[in-house]
Amino acid sequence: AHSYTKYNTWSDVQNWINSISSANPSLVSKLVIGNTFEARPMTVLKLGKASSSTKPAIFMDCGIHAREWISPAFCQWFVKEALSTYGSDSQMTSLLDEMDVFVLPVFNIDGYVYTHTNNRMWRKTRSKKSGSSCIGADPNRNFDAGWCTLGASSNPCSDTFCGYNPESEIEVKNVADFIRRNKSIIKAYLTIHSYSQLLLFPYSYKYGLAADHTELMTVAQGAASALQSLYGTRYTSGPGATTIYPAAGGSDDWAYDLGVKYSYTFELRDTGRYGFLLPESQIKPTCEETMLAVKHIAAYVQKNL
Ligand code: 0X9
Ligand code: ZN
Ligand code: ZN
Repeated sequence: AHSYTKYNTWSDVQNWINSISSANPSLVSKLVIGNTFEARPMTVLKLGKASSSTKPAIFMDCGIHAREWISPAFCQWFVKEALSTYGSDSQMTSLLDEMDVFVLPVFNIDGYVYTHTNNRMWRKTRSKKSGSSCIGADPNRNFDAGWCTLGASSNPCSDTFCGYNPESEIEVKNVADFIRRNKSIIKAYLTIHSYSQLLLFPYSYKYGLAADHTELMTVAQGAASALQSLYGTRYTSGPGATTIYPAAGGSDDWAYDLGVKYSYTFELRDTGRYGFLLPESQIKPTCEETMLAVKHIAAYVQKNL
């Protein structure tokens, strides 16, 4: 059964997607943006009050990497919090009145299933190609942003395999197509990973600073201090290349170069004690503190529309 304080299986997440959307018809709609390699539907939850005019939007995905289980847990938490605080929390009410938030709860569904059934430490997709016995590519090396030039591998057996070409992974193509189609309304792109407690922004495919570096840094530091205010968890903010490592083909750099200015990668708890195996007892505090950071970014974006 589904629980916000457990790591849910894909089947529980799917049931949850259906029940939360049918229980909140005035604030939630479901959009299938395509299927995964193994034919599972990629469903985006669109959160927001219906409006007669076109609304600006924020896109957030979780679970690009299969083993980073705290990430899908956060997307589920975010949806719950957004729906349960709409009408009482003034910021959430105003956000969902003025903007839509597109949430993809699990990006790499096939990989996520595989971490529950076969190998807890799987990272990549589960795509197969004739001629190679190795499976999958790293979805966060498969976007068309300096593709496979730096910090990525062309070896199909590597955990950071960039794929056979940009968007070779159907999950990446589905998300990139959705963002391209909605490019005129998407004002922010947030992608949730773990672990390391970092708030990263472009660039990672090169060392050069983003045109909006100063603003991106200021917003990130504001988000990190909001996050820290709850339980004292410390985050480091900065451009990917120098804050974590140079790595091309990431979704954040791709969205930024497409024109989505507020493009951030979160690396949630912890700093390595448990790493990807973050205990379920930390789901609630991690999600609560991360909400403050996401809401800080959302408020800034909304104020600067
Ligand atoms: O390497 C990654 O894809 C991310 N770290 S993780 O441990 N979750 O795998 C960092 C991504 C930072 N952004 C880019 N490299 N574009
Ligand atoms: Zn990751
Ligand atoms: Zn704030």
